Amino acid sequence: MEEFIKKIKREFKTRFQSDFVVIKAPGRVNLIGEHTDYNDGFVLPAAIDKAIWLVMNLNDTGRIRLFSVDMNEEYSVELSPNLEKSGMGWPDYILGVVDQLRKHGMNSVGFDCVFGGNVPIGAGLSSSAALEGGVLYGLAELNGWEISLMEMAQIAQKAENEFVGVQCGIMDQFASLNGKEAHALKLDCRTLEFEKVPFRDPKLKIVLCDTGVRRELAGSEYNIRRAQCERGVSIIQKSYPQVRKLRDVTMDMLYENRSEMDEVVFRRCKFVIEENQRVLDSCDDLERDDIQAFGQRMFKSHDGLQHDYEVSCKELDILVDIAKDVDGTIGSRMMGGGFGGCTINLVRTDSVELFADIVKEKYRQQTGKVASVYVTTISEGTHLLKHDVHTPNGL
Ligand code: GAF
Repeated sequence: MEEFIKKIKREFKTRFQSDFVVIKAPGRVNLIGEHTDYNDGFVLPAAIDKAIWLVMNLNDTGRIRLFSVDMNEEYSVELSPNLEKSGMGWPDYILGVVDQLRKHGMNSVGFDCVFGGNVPIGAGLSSSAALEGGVLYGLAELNGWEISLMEMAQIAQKAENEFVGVQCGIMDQFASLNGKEAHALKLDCRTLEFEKVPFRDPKLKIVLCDTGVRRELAGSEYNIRRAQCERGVSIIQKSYPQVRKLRDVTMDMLYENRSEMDEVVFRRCKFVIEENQRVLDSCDDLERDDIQAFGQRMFKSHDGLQHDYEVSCKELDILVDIAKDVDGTIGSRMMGGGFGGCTINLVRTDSVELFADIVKEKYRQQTGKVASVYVTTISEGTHLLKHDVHTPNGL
């Protein structure tokens, strides 16, 4: 990536002729715990070695000037009190962050940002969360603001909720910002407390299989799932007023209220309660070094996402089915919001090559499409790479 980072820096110098900071903001995987974050539950994500690099500086033009190297698109807008959506997609993640920072009392002057990277867009690896977190980190650095990584994650999540309009939970922004090399992060999405869970076994690899499917529908279906969970909670609250989110609901409570809710809401709630428990059980598996049990829970997670939560798609199911039959696969499931993007697979290191060959070949035969396979490692969260500008805090 060294050459690519140089290219981004050159692009910045050519466009803006100033010094800069460079921020590295990674994508993320989620080992287990899907659609639990906005239900106040647990998740087990990790930052990965695919990232976005952002080259940034403040300017005195009163404008936000942006350039995406990967899209070869630029966007420039005056820093007016009411920022509006760009109509172009990607700039909204950045404008949303600026808008949200203001609401938190942090007003930046104009700034320039050139960015690019190797997190596949729309593949469920959180390229948008990386972009949000990276811009926030860069602006905090350049303006001398002291914001903790967790506060940054909360601000970035709100940017996405309020400006972009996706009611996402906090997992992606949290994982991209807080990631720790060789560790998964067990996050309690209610208290925002987290534990580092060691995840480094040389005999095991995390392999991502990308369906190549990208569905716009993901945003609206996502918000529908969230509303269905809330519907379930509001029904259960009638008999259990102490319940705030699905996190507080037991299977007994759910079955007791089954006749009060429609079948779809019931299945959505059932999945979330089971998935939340799977995260806790999976962490116990890891502590006991029982990776086989962990893998079985991944398969079960997929099964629930496919049949009860209904956020999978034909291509994701095919990839999981293919993976299941490869000797050396420990576990496999769809990852992230769903409806396309990647599966996450735990594969024995000595089987990875064979795994990749079989997946690509069988996927092509069964779908006529090409799957990309990425072997990934767990890496540090968002951080500063180079600092050669003078900032108000004198760093
Ligand atoms: C998307 C969201 F952004 C996350 O907050 C999370 O809900 C995930 O889908 C599903 O687990 O990535």
